[in-house]
Amino acid sequence: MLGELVVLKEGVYEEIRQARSLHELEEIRIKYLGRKGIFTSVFKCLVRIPKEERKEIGRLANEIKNKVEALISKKKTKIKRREEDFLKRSSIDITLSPPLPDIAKKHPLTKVLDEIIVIFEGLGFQIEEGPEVESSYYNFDALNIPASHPARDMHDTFYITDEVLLRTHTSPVQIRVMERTKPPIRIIVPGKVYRRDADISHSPMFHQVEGLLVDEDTSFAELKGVLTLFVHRIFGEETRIRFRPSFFPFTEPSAEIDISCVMCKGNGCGVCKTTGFVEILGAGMVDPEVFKAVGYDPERFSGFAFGMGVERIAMLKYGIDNIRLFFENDLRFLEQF
Ligand code: 2NL
Repeated sequence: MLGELVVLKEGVYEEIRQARSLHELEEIRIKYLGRKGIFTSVFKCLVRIPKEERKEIGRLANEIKNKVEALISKKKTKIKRREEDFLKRSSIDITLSPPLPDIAKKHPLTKVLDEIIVIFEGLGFQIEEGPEVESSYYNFDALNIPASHPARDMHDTFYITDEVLLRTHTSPVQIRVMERTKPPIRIIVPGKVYRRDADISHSPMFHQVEGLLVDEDTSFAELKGVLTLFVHRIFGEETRIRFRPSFFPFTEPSAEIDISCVMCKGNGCGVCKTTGFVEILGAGMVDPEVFKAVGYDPERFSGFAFGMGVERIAMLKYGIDNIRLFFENDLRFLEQF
């Protein structure tokens, strides 16, 4: 019996030493110390042992049982502490707040359009909008664009029927405003326009801002003042400006406005094709034929008008070399603004 107790002792100590979890430890406790456990049967056997040996064996069995209880309790503390340490050191921090969703940013075209609008609002211009599907009268005839003009060609315009089309500029909105309002008029018209054209600097849909000012003594000098202020605000005070004579059917005289190249500061590069200047605006004094079409007296009123492409301004401002980037909605592009 003594020998068996020694074997039992070595076995249970080893099992406790090998236990790796609280669950394993609990199984060991039940196996040895439980109501139907091994120690219970050992004590039951004691009655069958001769009296002179019983005392010694009983004492030894009790000593081993107490030691097993102590070892299990000690090991339990050790495993608990190790589990806590693991949680503390592990990368899971359950007190951490969840990751925030990506915050949306303004599209670069919206940013540039907002800037343009703020500048002209500051000069007292009102914002006007109108239909993208137009009649050929508002898109062409009222603007003194004759039937033979190349811009009317199927090549440039998306026609829906002979008379209905997608507007190729926002000018029809200005015609509609003039038809229903008497001068003075001071408006800017932002919006989508459509042309049958597609390459790295042209998209079949793009955005335009046009402006119109009509009053009794409006001069070309005022046009120069307004556009010079606009260019300095949007591209910086150091930007140089050049008015170059040009032609539009709806303005006379007409000009195209160039600015010193934003990339090379006017020294000559790929963007300005070594000229040092890039074109950003078209403008002029409203043609008397346009005033006649809306019922204004060209002897009494004069006005100036201008038009610009929002994509073109955004491309120059941010150094973007392909117009398609605005419409692909690639987050790697959009997140940069
Ligand atoms: C350009 C040129 C321009 C206008 C637009 C206009 C409108 C009316 C009467 C007269 Cl109702 N003119 N608009 C005038 C000159 C130039 O745009 O290069 N746009 C991107």
